Amino acid sequence: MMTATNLIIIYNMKYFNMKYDKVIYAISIIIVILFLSTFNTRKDYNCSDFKRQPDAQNKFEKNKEDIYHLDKDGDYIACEALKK
Ligand SMILES: [Ca+2]
Repeated sequence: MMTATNLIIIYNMKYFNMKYDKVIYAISIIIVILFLSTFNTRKDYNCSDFKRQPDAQNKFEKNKEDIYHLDKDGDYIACEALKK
């Protein structure tokens, strides 16, 4: 016959297992996200990623096709709004 203590222990074990399942689930998701993120490591740069215009210009000049859209007006000067 189950005593109240046994019921409390069983309830707590169930609760612990449920919590533990969620932790395992969360950790699994984090591992999958970290794994998938290694396949897409190219950062997308915006003007706000640079403190000074020459830094943005250097990044722009490494790739004249302007894949980061640092020179939206097409005058070959990247992120004019940033301080020199
Ligand atoms: Ca420009």
